[in-house]
Amino acid sequence: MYVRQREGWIEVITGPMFAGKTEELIRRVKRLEYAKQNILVFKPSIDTRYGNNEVVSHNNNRTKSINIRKASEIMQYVDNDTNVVAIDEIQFLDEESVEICEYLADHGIRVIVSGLDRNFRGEPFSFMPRLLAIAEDVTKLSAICVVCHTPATRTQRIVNGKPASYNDPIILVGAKDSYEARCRHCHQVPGKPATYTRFEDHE
Ligand code: TTP
Ligand code: MG
Repeated sequence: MYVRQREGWIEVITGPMFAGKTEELIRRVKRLEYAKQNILVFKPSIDTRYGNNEVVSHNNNRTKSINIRKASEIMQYVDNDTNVVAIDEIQFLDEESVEICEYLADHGIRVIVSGLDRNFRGEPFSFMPRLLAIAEDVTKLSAICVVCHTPATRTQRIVNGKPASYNDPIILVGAKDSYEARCRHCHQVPGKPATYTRFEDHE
């Protein structure tokens, strides 16, 4: 692959649902389009919320995209003219995404990705911690807690009107029908094991 000197890095846009991650990704892509950059936008085919071949934000901004099932498919589209690779909802791809982002950035491509930092349990979402660690730039967006209206950093899953339990599967595609943005204090995960008990009172 052709190597451009001193270009190429990784930008990650992260945070909970309803934070405007997709909107921010589209904003960055549109600015680069005005500058006549060669941009490829990808999204995992798992999320069919807004149809195929488009990334769409809550405020209905949109940009053309290529659906992929595996991160390695990206390499079929990248060529010497590619300046920018953008990926929305990267948390749904496989872990090889991390190596691919690193490889592209090493070879002079500006990589812009957005993805959830946590799952509904409040735990790190699959390989996102690795991606956040290797990125040159991280934008951590917050939403607004639907309960107390402070900044929300977590995603609450709601099933049949109640907080989803810890053992629910990680993947459940949805939007307002099954999810809310909540802060640390209002986020509820019934059945979540305590992770740290050292300073708790024991009878
Ligand atoms: P996002 O694009 O993160 O959600 P969003 O569009 O509301 O946020 P933004 O405005 O910031 O772009 O999409 C998250 C997807 O992930 C959605 O389909 C629900 C799914 N999801 C899971 O499958 N498991 C989980 O644990 C969580 C929290 C979300
Ligand atoms: Mg989104």
